Amino acid sequence: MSSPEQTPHRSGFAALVGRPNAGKTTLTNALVGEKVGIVSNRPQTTRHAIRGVVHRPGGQIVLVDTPGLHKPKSLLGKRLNDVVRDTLSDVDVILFCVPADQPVGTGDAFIARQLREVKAPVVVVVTKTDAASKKQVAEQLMAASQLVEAAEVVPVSAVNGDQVELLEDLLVGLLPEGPPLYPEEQTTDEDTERQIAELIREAALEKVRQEVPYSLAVTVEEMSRRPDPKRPDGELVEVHALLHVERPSQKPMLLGRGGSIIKQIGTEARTGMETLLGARVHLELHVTVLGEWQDDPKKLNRLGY
Ligand SMILES: Nc1nc2c(ncn2[C@@H]2O[C@H](COP(=O)(O)OP(=O)(O)OP(=O)(O)O)[C@@H](O)[C@H]2O)c(=O)[nH]1
Ligand SMILES: [Mg+2]
Repeated sequence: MSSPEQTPHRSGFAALVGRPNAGKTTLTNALVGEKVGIVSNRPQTTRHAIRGVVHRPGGQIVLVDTPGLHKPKSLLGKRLNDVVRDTLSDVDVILFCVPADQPVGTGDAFIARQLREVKAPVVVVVTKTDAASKKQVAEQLMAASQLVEAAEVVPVSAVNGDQVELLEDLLVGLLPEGPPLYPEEQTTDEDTERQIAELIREAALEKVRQEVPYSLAVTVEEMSRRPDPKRPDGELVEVHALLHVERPSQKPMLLGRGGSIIKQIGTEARTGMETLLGARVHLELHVTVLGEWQDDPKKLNRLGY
């Protein structure tokens, strides 16, 4: 075994791709050891490329979590796929995530075809192994390795941490030699306002049904900090955010009877924000209709997509 001093330092970019709900963001968070992106059991939770930095003694992996690659049904869907394609062309390694608890399907084959055009080595990651039997995992490893020419095939569970460190070692080995790209203390370059908007969207996603998750976008309209009147050295952050839906009929679904749902969303999101900001948060949420924004280029721009 050589000591870390003798081994050259490695650094570079590793993109996570896979169909919606494959577990990309959960794995990103597990690798970084911190929550950098929001997670839900609704497809298309991630809507932009999110960087998360993994610091290791011998190397630094800059993960780029991407939206689930899918057959687009809206202009938003097309833009999300474009985000993935732009990312793929510019990274050192690709992690192709295939869930262990779902059969390999046309969605995975579609992604595999895109990966054939990419030069970077592909690591096939069979995710969610805790949710599948040993037999299922073994079969999935076989099926997934037939999808692309893989540099490695690794089963992991982001939820119980199984094989996560092994995956890190393996990724570092596939990166080029180079100095760290981010300072030691930095784990993401997401800006605070966007993280806050995402925490609100995360809290809302699991509370609404049917098409509402797809129709929901969140923007932070105002954010200000002042000394906390209740704590001598503390700060109080005031946030005013808008939850945009596409149709008037979706508004009551988000508000709930007597405002009960939006209240729950606010309470949950606020807890996450207080952890993120290390300050007390006063959160004001409003629901507004931004007609059919998913197919309107100007509205998509306004929402940051
Ligand atoms: N049991 C189990 N569930 C997992 C694991 N990883 C992710 N999940 C669940 O799978 C669902 C989707 O996870 P995400 O990480 O949001 O999936 P994603 O691939 O980022 O999804 P998109 O952003 O929509 O493309 C969530 O309900 C997670 O809790 C895992 O290792 N084990
Ligand atoms: Mg995601």
